[in-house]
Amino acid sequence: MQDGRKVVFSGVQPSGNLTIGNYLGAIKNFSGFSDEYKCYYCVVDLHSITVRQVPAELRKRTYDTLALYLACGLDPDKNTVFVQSHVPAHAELAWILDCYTMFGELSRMTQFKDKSAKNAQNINAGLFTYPSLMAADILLYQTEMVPVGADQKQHVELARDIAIRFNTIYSDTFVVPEPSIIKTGHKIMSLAEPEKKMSKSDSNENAVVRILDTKDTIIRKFRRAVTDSGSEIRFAEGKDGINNLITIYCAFTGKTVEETENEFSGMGYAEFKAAVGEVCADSLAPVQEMFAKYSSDKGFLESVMKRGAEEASYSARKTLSKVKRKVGFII
Ligand code: ATP
Ligand code: LTN
Repeated sequence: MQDGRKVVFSGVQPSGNLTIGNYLGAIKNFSGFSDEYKCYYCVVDLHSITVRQVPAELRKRTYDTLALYLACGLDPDKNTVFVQSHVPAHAELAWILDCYTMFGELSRMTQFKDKSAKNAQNINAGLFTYPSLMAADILLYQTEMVPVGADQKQHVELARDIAIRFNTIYSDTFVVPEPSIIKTGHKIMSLAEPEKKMSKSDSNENAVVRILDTKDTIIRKFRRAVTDSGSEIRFAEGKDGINNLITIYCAFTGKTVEETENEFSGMGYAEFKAAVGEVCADSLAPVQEMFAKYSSDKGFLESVMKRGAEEASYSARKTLSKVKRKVGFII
């Protein structure tokens, strides 16, 4: 609890240009919490260097990710919006939590297995301990709820296990967090390989639709989306490509699968793909417009991140002092 309100925390890595997966599974849902909860939204730059980044690009994407948060409706007067590396308590608590996280637990994380396979030449220790830094992010603020896409459920569950373990050894220290996963859009799949999650760092540009893609690009990418040899617009087992397009359509329009199937009954894949492209581009247009406004005002973004870091540091330091005292450090 903070100011009598429960706490929400989430983060996005500035590791690429954000996709509609990041938007529908995470960011779009962030602003809905701020009336009821004390909310922290972080650009997790420390996490992003687990994969090699070009420094100038990382810096630019950190500003852009913050601008996108604002463009998606996060009001900095109602939410604490900040950059992870500006609050050193994240890295400090992560080290401590590393000592309460088991090798076996980290070895079972599917993101670690996927990213190790993709970056075989750079399987660094940070990639392995990524989840304990994520646990530090969450536990520092006594977070109750963590809005994320389905792929992050396993990491939030590990954060719960770490919190419970620490609380059991030293008495209650951390609130035990819960993931909050949206029903429609929690796992948007790649347009090129629909059995794989859409990922912003995918090297195949046709696999991903980015929040900032132009309307023409969006329409073209959906037109090329991989589907099966069928023709009916129907959600069915094993039809990953068309199921993904139906999910995207439903997530943008708020319609149910049944309503969508009825709306497109008798029509073919080409017509449906065009409709998904239109709805997606039109829904993103206002976000793009706001992004243009925020991203061109670096001074404003810097003032938001500075104020966010000050607010976040205040709460983070309280938890960190408590933790240090409990483990036996002199503070
Ligand atoms: P990377 O490709 O660098 O691993 P990513 O696209 O997986 O990045 P993250 O920064 O790891 O993105 O994720 C930010 C948020 O977006 C998380 O809450 C994550 O669960 C969510 N998210 C990422 N991809 C998808 C997706 N395809 N569908 C739904 N949610 C997603
Ligand atoms: N691991 C997350 C990003 C992330 C995060 C967090 C999400 C880092 N710290 C804390 C929620 C809460 C990802 O999306 N890959």
